[in-house]
Amino acid sequence: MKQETPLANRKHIGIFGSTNAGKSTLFNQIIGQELAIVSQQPGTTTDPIVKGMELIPYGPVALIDTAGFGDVSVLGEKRLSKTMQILDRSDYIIYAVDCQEALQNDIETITRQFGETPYTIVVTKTDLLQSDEKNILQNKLTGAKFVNHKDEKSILMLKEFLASELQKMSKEDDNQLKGLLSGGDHVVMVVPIDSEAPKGRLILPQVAFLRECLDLDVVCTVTKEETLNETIRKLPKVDLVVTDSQIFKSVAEIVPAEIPLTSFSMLLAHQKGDFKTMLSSCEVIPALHPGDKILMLEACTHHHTHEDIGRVKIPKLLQKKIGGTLQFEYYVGYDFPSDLSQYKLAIHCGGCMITKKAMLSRIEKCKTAGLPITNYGVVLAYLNGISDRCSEVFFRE
Ligand SMILES: Nc1nc2c(ncn2[C@@H]2O[C@H](COP(=O)(O)OP(=O)(O)O)[C@@H](O)[C@H]2O)c(=O)[nH]1
Ligand SMILES: [Mg+2]
Repeated sequence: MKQETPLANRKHIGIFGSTNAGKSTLFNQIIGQELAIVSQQPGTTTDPIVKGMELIPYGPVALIDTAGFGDVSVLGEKRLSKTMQILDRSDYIIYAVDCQEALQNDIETITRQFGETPYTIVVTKTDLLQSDEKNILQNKLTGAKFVNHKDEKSILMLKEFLASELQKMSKEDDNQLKGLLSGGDHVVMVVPIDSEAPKGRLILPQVAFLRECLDLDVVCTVTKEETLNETIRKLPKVDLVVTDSQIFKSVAEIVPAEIPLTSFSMLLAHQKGDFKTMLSSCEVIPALHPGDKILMLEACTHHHTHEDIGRVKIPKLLQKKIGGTLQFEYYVGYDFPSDLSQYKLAIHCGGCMITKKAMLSRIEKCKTAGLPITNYGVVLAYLNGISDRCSEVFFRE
């Protein structure tokens, strides 16, 4: 089986624009396949289509085709809200605009909505442009790219341009160990081999961790809890121990206090989100009252151990802590409630299936609404009384 880069580890490029702007045509041409339906009929693309591809020489990306703006059909409003969700997930935006629309409309009022997300305006259907019109557009939309579906070279140049833009964007978030460890350091990874461990393999965060160690020239020793003590004693130096959070307490008793220790979920929280916010949000927990509403956000729909953590473990511990029943409301996938004022606390899953951009925009929405937001790993660490030791390593000078 071909080993694919998970979508969450790919930079997401969203294609936006009015209906009929030529977005699906562009999408198909960039991936080199007829995947999205192209039609003169406005509103043909209903659900966003996501496709992983290699953008050479940059690397793996995910390209998203959207329904677009300005859909006046009955379903329009729903489609528009889906499109806006994609906006939150996009690391980079292609704004496709029909050349005639580009001549007539003020494009900047639209691109302003993209906020800080980097974007490129792509003028489509240039085969329908008069040469003097092209000059006008080049002056009006500086830096815009011009394509048409019969001109393969124009697509190739756009792809090269996208690759160079992504290359320029900070790669810092891509490695969760950057700033914590560097070449020559030695880390010990503790993997529980229990009934929850999948047969014959490691789980995604563990594999990703090993790969990141290799990328940074960090030496990693993998061991079980049972052999941890012996492993640490045998190694000349240990710069960090990383464990599954389920066994954090017993691991913490084995690892000497002078050796930094953290968990995979803390690493993920640190990499994926606004770590300080997630830690400090836990401080509202002692002030919760029975009956309060807690917003539970699960990005993925199919991971059973995660489900157990969000649906059973956290509710149980949280209710025990406050001595009463709380109301937990679950939002799965990219669904997100419009009214946040009814909740006292939001708890997000680790987010291993979504990009940092998607996670940060959700955190931002909560912060704007004054809703404290934390995540599974951080709240579990807090409820188990281990968050201090777990997070120490991130605040070292
Ligand atoms: N002449 C011309 N027509 C195009 C070009 N790109 C797309 N179209 C047509 O524009 C219409 C809408 O295209 P589509 O990709 O479905 O637009 P979307 O609604 O933005 O996804 C279709 O009839 C396409 O064949 C182009 O470069 N030149
Ligand atoms: Mg379309």
